Order: sequence, then structure tokens, then C-alpha cells
Amino acid sequence: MTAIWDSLWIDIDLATLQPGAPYGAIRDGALAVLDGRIAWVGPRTDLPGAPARLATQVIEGGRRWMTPGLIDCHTHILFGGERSREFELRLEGASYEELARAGGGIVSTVAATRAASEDDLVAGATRRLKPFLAEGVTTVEVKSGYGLDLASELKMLRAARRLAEHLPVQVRTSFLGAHAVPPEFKGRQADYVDLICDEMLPAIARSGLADAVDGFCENIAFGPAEMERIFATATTLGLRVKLHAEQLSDLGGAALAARFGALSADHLECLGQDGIAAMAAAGTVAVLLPGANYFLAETRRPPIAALRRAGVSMAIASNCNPGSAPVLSLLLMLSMACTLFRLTPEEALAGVTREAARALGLADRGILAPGRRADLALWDIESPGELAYWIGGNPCAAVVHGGKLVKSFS
Ligand code: DI6
Repeated sequence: MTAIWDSLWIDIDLATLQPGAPYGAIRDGALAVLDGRIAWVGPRTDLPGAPARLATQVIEGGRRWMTPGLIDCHTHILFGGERSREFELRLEGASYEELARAGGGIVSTVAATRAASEDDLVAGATRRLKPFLAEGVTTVEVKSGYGLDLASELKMLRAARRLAEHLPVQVRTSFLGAHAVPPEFKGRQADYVDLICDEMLPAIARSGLADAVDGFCENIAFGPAEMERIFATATTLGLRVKLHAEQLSDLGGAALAARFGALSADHLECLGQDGIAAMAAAGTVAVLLPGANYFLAETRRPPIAALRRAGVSMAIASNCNPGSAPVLSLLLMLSMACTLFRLTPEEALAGVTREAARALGLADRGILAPGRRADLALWDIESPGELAYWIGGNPCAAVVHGGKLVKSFS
């Protein structure tokens, strides 16, 4: 009999994240891969034959746990410079908003990003991305938003796409032209919104470099009426939308995003009941960013219990960026999501797998099931709850990306 699968993992426990048992767990399971996709998942005793006859390669997992590859669905990981001086100023009492209004904040990273070459941006993001990949991340979302002119935004998006050419990761890109008002438009915010709608969005759509359009709806950024125009234009151009909403104040951004069928509304510390109801009705995912909540020492937390009651899907992401979340670990976000936001460890793991896939509109990953991409992570843990439990450290023993072993235990 010829082998039917490329590889077969045995001697593993599976956290499939499928409905049913907690974590969708299958003890003493097996998982087969064919042509980069999961071909079979189940209890080892249900295998239709002896492993060595079923697959070209049989891999014994040493009774480790296997999960879907992790998905970081909200990052600003590509940028020039760093902002540790701002961190010092905040510790002396300045607020994030005050620094932004004084010309620091996002705009200072814009200057460094405009000055950086595309190669420099790729190199910096590569350095920051590597620790995520070592932790089992196989898909990452990368936003632009530190260019704020067409050429620099295109440079960022091209650099983001290049990450997937030399690293074992899939990249989804979001155009974030509405992140801040660039210095040359100071006092002329309406003109910048015109530029986004009339020139930048059509060119971005033509370039094919952006998978979605994002914005920052906030008093220090763009108001709901401005975001509505931007979303209407993006939608006309066939681009899905998402929004940084209700991070520092409640402007009704989440409800606006939901009205445009947004993939996600992100942050949400100040989200009210109307926003929750609108997100639930639209199926808009709540992307929770505990790293920024922690780093900015926010006292408000997203309304987790109300989101849960309303049945809103909750994802978790690193938000890796130089201003509000210099985060280099997605696993640490699981811990923070539980301790700061009171998610359960199971919700936290689902938040970086099944729900993060939903936040990116990716139906082909996020759970262990036949037909899904064979993006897998193998862990030196005794229970999946440990992924949210340890603070620091990295129990990731192996990573499979599109069926290929890219990190391996010896
Ligand atoms: N909210 C955030 O937390 C990041 N962007 C946003 O809209 C911060 C980005 C930065 O400060 O550089």
C-alpha cells in the first residue's frame, strides 16, 4: 500500500479549538498533513491503519500538545526608530495624549519611518518578528500608518509583504493612512482626509498591497464622520475595513465600524452597550490589546463580560508598536488577557487562533480540522491552560508552516 499522507504526527495531545470538549482537546491524538493542509485529525486509535503505512514521514511528538499555529491579528511591527524617551516622559507624568498633541507620539515615528529605506524597514520588522515566530506564530497582520503619504505608505506595505518572502509566516496587510494627521497637514485635517479618499485609497486598491483598510477613531486622530467617509470610499473600492475604536474615549467608532461590516473593532476599553450590540449584530470581532492597556497603565478595561454575554467573538493581539505597546511576545498577551481582562485561558488561546483567524477574515486556519492550512505549533506543556499561565519563557518546541517543519525539537 502506498502512503496516502505526506506526514503524520502521533504521540501528541491536540487542542483543536473546535467546539465540544474544552480546548477541543483530543488526548493521544494524531494529525496528518497532505499538500500543506491538514488531511486527518482524530484519536490515534481511529487511524485507518498502521502509521508507517499511512504516511511518508511519521513524527512522534513525545506526548507534547499541538495547537493551531498562532495568529497575531493586530500589529504595527514595521516602523523606523523607537520611542523609549516617551516612555520615560510618561513615567514622569506626561500622558500618551499629551505627548501626541505636543507633536510626539505617532508623528515622531512617521518621521523615522519616512527616513528609513524599505530594506531598513524589512530588517527592523524581521528582528522584531523572529521572537513571535519562535513562539509558534504562523500568521501576522501588519499595518502601515507611519508613512502618511502615498509613497511612504506603499513603501511600508511592500516591506510588509516582503516579510513573508524570507520568513516562515503569512502576512496580512492593513492600510492605516488614517492613523494620525501628518505634520504637513497640521491644521488642515479635512484636506488630509480628502487626500486619503481621493488619491491614497484608489492607489492602494490598485496596488493590491492592502488586504484591509484600518483607521484610528479618537479625539487625537479621526472623528466618526471622517472615518465614515474613509470607510465608504474603501468599501466602494472593494476593501474590507476595521477600526481602532474606543481606546481612549467613546466616540461610537465600534458601531460605525459594524455598520460597514468591519472585520474587527480593536482596543475597546471605552466601548458602550450600543457598540457591543452593533458588533454582535454585524459579526464584528472584538480585538483586545492587553499590552497597550498595560503599557499605558490604563485603568479602564474592555467590557469583557458584556461582550461575552452578547456573543461577540474576542481575539487577542500584540499590537506591537513603538508607542503604546512595545510587545515582542504573543504568549505574554494571553497571560495579560486573563489577569487584566479576565478572559479564561481557553478564551485567550482561542483569541490567538480561531478568533484571530476570524478577525482577519481567514476561514482556512485557526483550528485543527481537515482542509485547514497545516500551520501547527507543538508545546512542551502538560495542559493547554499553561499557555496563558506562564509569564515569560517559551514552551514552543516545534512549528509547522504550510505543512513544512520550520522549527523542530531535537
Ligand atoms: N492605537 C495604538 O495603540 C497604536 N495606534 C493606535 O491607533 C499606537 C501607535 C503609536 O503610538 O505609535
